[in-house]
Amino acid sequence: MTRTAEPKQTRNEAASGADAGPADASTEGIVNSGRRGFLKNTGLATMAAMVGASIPFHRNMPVGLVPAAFAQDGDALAGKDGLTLLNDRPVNAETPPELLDDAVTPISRHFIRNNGVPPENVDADAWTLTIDGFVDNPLELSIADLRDQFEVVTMQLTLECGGNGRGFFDPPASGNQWTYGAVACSEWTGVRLKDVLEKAGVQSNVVYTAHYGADGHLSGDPDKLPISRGVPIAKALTDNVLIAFEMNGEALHPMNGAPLRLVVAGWPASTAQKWLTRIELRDQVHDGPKMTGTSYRVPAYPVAPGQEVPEEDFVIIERMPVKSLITFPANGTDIGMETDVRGHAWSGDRSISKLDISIDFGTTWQTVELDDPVNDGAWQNWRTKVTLPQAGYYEIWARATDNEGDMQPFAIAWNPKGYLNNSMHRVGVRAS
Ligand SMILES: Nc1nc2c(c(=O)[nH]1)N[C@H]1C(S)=C(S)[C@@H](COP(=O)(O)O)O[C@H]1N2
Ligand SMILES: [Mo]
Repeated sequence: MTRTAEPKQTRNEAASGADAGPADASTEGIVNSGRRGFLKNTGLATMAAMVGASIPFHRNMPVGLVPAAFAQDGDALAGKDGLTLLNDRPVNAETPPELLDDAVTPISRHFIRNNGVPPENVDADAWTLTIDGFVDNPLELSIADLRDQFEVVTMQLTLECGGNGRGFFDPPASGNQWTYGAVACSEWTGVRLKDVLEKAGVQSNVVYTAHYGADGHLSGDPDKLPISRGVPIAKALTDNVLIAFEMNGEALHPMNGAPLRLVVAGWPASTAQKWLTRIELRDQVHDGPKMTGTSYRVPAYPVAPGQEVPEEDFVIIERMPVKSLITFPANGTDIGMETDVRGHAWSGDRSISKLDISIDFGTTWQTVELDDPVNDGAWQNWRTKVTLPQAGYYEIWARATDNEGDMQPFAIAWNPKGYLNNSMHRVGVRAS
């Protein structure tokens, strides 16, 4: 395990679990017990199960005390390489841009965004996925059933957290202070959600999906879910939403949802339920945890930095905006007078048509070589060579334009919860 940074407190410590939503319920079951002794009996049993033993002195535990054993940084980053830990409970870790240089993101460099406590002792052979709600034939499928009954497909798909880039908002937004690295494009193998839903028989009144996973709420309360989001049925029935059981040809990493997860390319990765156990089809928009209030929602209209926005004016984020990343050279490095420059670009449900870079603070731009996407939903790789005119400090800026003409802005379009930051990536280098 490599850890490049010490865990730091998020700006709003109470919201340490949130890249979405209010400081919310992470300690609610604890605080609301209304007495010394931290949990109701059911909660105590769960807490005991989670720490792996009964707690003889539980009555002495101060209200609000979080068992130290709940810090999850122990094994969570095992098998990960160079990720920056932003929060250890729940585990949130991002990847520095220069470690995202590969065309296909290695498992070891895929970011981790947990909202709760991942399941332990996962048995892939015993895992089942339930499809229910407004379907003709509810299904219960093992992973072997998924492999046997549906076409198995492999696709490179970009997952980006809706809060990626939040760390640059001013005034700041509470939640994980992601910089650039809550994005990845690995190669996922699984079956199309569409094929599975069609087998179950989507009824005509269905408008939305609801996704459920096996992770537990931070409070230990078994009646609470850390997150349950969904997508409009039309999105669920597109070709590149996968129920995935392999990542880069291997089993999923435990922190990336092993043994089964959704991959919803181009939409906030919060829709891509990890440790997937159930998909319910609904006749109304889903209202699970992190679907409502200000979670993964933005004002329906442009707002000024710091502006108060009434909650009823927030709308659910759907596709992620046009964006790019410079993965070489690394920010803050010394380079020669000639350098390769390269990275990736993506735009949810769209493709990138042009990638420009500037070495003179945006005064002039040059269009660089850009690959087509390997498949719908994959980020696109771009590269060029740059010769710098004289020794000194330069900033390399990258600016992507998508096939509908949307171009990355220089400055952040501010919103209260710090979502959708797609401002240009800038990399500072010293050339000599
Ligand atoms: N069951 C479950 N699924 C989840 C989450 C979670 O906390 N629990 N986090 C979501 C969020 S907010 C993001 S950004 C992605 C992150 O996927 P990753 O951790 O594999 O990078 O998973 C999503 N799926
Ligand atoms: Mo997220």
